[in-house]
Amino acid sequence: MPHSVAVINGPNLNMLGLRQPKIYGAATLADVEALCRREGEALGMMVECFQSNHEGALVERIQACRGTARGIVINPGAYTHTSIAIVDALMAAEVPAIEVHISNIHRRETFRHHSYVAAAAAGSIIGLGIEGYALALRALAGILRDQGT
Ligand code: CA2
Repeated sequence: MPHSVAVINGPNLNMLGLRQPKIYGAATLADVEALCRREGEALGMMVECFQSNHEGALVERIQACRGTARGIVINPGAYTHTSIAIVDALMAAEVPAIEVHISNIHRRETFRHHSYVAAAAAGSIIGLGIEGYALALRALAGILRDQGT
């Protein structure tokens, strides 16, 4: 299998498990990344994890997926609700992307209800906790299988 799948986490997700456990649960980012690697292994996909608090760094990581990654699982954090740059990068990457949110953004403040990123995603998994990353990887595996890639 020549190419891996990128799991990309945006701002403040490095704080998982350290604060706000009622909203985001007790798992840390390291736990999330371990879960993704485990799920990837079960699906026969190599997973490469990346987290940044910087929009430009996220854009560059997404750009780097073009021609090198089979797909992307992304939780853009608060950039979900603001970043057209991330949308443009995902579209330019030309690989399937699945958007993940740990919390149910539709049950929270109204400013979290709209996702720009959804327009660039094959699908979105919202509000199912960190298990959403595993579900996203499974969905991606299905898309790649259907594409024959
Ligand atoms: O539910 C999600 O996964 C979010 O993408 C998480 C973002 C939030 O801005 C989105 O609206 C929904 C925030 C991640 C911040 O995570 C923290 C974890 C612990 C302590 C503080 C922040």
